[in-house]
Amino acid sequence: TEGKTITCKAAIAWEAGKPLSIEEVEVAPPKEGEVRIKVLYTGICHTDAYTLSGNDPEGAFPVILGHEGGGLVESVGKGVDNVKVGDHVVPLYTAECRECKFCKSGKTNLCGAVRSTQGKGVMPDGTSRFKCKGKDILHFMGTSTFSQYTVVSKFSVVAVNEKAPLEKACLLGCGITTGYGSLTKTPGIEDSNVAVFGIGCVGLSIIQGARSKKCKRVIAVDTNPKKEEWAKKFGATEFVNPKDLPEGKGIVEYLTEITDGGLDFTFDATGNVDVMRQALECCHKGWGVCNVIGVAPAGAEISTRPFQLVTGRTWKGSAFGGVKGRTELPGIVDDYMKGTLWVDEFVTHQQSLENINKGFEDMKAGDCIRCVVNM
Ligand code: NAD
Ligand code: AHE
Ligand code: ZN
Repeated sequence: TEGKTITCKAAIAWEAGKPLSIEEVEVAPPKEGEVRIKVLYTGICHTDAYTLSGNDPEGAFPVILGHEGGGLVESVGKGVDNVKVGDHVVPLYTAECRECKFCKSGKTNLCGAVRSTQGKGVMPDGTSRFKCKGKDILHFMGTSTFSQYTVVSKFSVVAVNEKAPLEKACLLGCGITTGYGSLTKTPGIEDSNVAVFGIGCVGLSIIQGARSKKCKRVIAVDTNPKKEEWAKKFGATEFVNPKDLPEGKGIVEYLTEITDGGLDFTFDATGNVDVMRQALECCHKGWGVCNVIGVAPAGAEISTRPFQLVTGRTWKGSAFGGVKGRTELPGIVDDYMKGTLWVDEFVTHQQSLENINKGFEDMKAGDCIRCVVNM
């Protein structure tokens, strides 16, 4: 069922560092193996702001950003059998083809099928489905949810329970799943002591995962004192503000002391490379594992004394919480529907597409967890 070109509104990033501009765009019909989605809602994630700032080595312009969306399948190209017209869907920036070396390895959620073209801002055939003022506009993260209609690869979309309200469930397209998955998919996490650095959407979702896995101590670390209440509400057993420690006492020393030698698992959800180092170094000697989730600025590098690794600490990282989107996201949506995963609480701000730039401002305010844009 191939359709016609649709003209609709989208927020276009013409160049780095400038506000988005709302324009009429032409969205071509899906080609073979592609799906056109009517986007109803999208969250704004820090990664969108990161790419817009010009700091993303993969950033290219003009582009339609956005990767935390929810919508309906409008039409499908040939050879699409995993979703059908009318399905409620979440676009996946971490695709899942089930056929590539990565997918078949059983060791990772990263998929090789569309990642290289995705990184260049085009569809798998090397072209764009978006046009504005006669110019091709690039795709972003294989999703481009800041458009009322978008086209994605069939590997980059999953149908979810129709009862899930998409104005909330869109957040499962990135922030919530990233945090929740990164904790719940960690082997041996049950009954352990955990520290979470950075209590935003991602950090709070890690904390929720720790609650559901019955971790013993869940220590939330944030330099913003307003985050204490949030962290405790979601299940943190303790909150530490590194700025409040006694003169001369660093966060690593403090956490190591209060946990009798360090944490079993730590998570960086700040994107700050100094914090990533702290999160590694407060891991317990012999077995502690630090999972890096935050996205650091272009050119930033992590460092530590190799002795930290020699003495049995592990530095690792994950994307999209290690979650295989097509296989596992529907189950996470069901956790939401059952009430074991909180999602509604994350929506602290809402904006219309016309005001999407205000949503970027909201995000930078210390009292925002997520702003959802009604498309
Ligand atoms: P957020 O800005 O809402 O939360 C970050 C928190 O870190 C804030 O509460 C801030 O006060 C705190 N913080 C900043 N500096 C700190 C410090 N020195 N010590 C302790 N806390 C500090 O962001 P978010 O939406 O939760 O995202 C967190 C990070 O994860 C971002 O870098 C984002 O780009 C990244 N991210 C990665 C993935 C992935 O798949 N790997 C997915 C989504 C987001
Ligand atoms: N493009 C950047 C890296 C950005 C990045 O790390 N993205 C995360 C998702 S952040 C979601 O908010 C990710 O999924 N990474 C794995 C991947 O395959 O992109 C750069 O440095 O080039
Ligand atoms: Zn994101």
